Amino acid sequence: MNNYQNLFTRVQVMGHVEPGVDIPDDADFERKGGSLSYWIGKIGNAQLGPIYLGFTGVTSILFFAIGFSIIGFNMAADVGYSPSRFISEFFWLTLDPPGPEYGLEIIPPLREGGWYLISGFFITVSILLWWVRMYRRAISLGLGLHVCYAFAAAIWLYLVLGFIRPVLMGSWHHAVPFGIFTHLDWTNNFSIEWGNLFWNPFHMLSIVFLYGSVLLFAMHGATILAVTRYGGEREIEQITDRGTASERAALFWRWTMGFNASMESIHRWAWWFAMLTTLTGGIGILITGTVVDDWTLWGMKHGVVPEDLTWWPITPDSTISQWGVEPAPPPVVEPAAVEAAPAAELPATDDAAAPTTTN
Ligand code: 07D
Ligand code: 07D
Repeated sequence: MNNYQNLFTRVQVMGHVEPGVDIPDDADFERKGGSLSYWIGKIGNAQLGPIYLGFTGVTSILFFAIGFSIIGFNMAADVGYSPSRFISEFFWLTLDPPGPEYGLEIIPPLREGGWYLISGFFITVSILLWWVRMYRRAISLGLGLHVCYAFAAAIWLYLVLGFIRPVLMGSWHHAVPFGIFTHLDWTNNFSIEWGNLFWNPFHMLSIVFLYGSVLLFAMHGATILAVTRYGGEREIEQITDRGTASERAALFWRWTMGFNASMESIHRWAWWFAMLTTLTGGIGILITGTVVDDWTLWGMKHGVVPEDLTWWPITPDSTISQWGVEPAPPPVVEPAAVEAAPAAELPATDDAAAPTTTN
């Protein structure tokens, strides 16, 4: 039976709700709900639930709800509890960390950072509990811990940003504010305050892996979709047979770029790239302000950023087009400067009298 099926033409099996495999150490009542939806089936599996309820999952959701509500109530208070202002100003609303004067105080005045710390505590505990939930579900289903490790890599960056680095810097006020636009502002200010994050090699690495993840995701997603006509997304029997989806997918890349990942290794590529985005990112943020105070000066010291700013236009001269116009004339050397230099110290070129430039 050769049907053309892909993500959008999938046959939806509408049987009874399937609870999933039995797990000896889990009581049945911990799995709740379960229904079928045609429209959900359009973007994934048509069955919603049953969802596993367990201590860590329920507590995590509870903690998140508390932390999130604290943010919401503080924002609401800032707009005088006006629903219309809350909505229209939502992107600018914020719950900020304590000011520098409070250092690492555990509970500063509530409206001056106290609520921030309380809510940060609840949200952080919630994230950690969710990690434990993933860990325990993976173990009970007999899976590897790859998802947990990937999530842990993201949590690493999150903890560096909001906890580890502020503690090392001796003040909560280095933490990220809870607000849509204010956290962007923080990100921008961080870069400015510490001398331009672009010169932080770990920021560079993080970008490499972020862009690399995008590329790998696009390549892999596109490849599998391209072979769904041969059943490539169905994984089992097509993997090893000659001339089938997998082989064509692999040949496509071998013929295009000489190398093909294997069905297994492509997922390792994706996993490592995603993990390394936040692992390297976290290192970059951790050492900013603690080990390195100014990335531009650091770059100068280590030959990344030229010390002589006339080497290249860090701020481009808007009067000169970047695209192939004649090069800028050599800087004019004041006659006084040439006369002042003893002849013996001039460079030994054919025309020793020619003014030297740094270009
Ligand atoms: C698509 C999975 C779903 C997740 C979503 C995010 C919240 C926050 C909180 C109102 C891809 C849910 C959002 C729960 C609500 C309040 C107080 C993931 C997907 C849809 N950022 N950031 C966003 C967070 C940092 C930066 C958007 C979180 C760093 C830039 C969203 C964290 C720096 C831009 C958001 C965090 C930074 C964003 C969309 C934590 C450096 C954008 C996120 C916990 C890394 C983009 C207006 C998204 C934007 C954006 C959330 C940390 C920079 C609000 C939860 C401090 C430059 N960030 N961010 O889709 O549109 O992620 O901002 O660390 O341009 Mg951010
Ligand atoms: C934030 C991991 C934590 C998230 C967790 C999720 C919830 C929500 C959800 C209910 C994202 C918890 C979830 C609580 C529950 C629901 C739905 C991952 C996070 C645990 N940068 N930059 C990066 C680029 C500049 C700056 C990384 C590009 C400027 C700062 C990435 C450019 C300045 C920081 C990156 C650029 C600047 C970063 C983030 C270009 C600003 C960081 C990786 C083209 C003017 C972060 C080392 C990531 C970092 C970071 C990309 C420019 C500042 C690679 C492409 C120069 C302060 N930047 N950046 O995956 O790690 O984040 O830096 O200009 O902190 Mg940058």
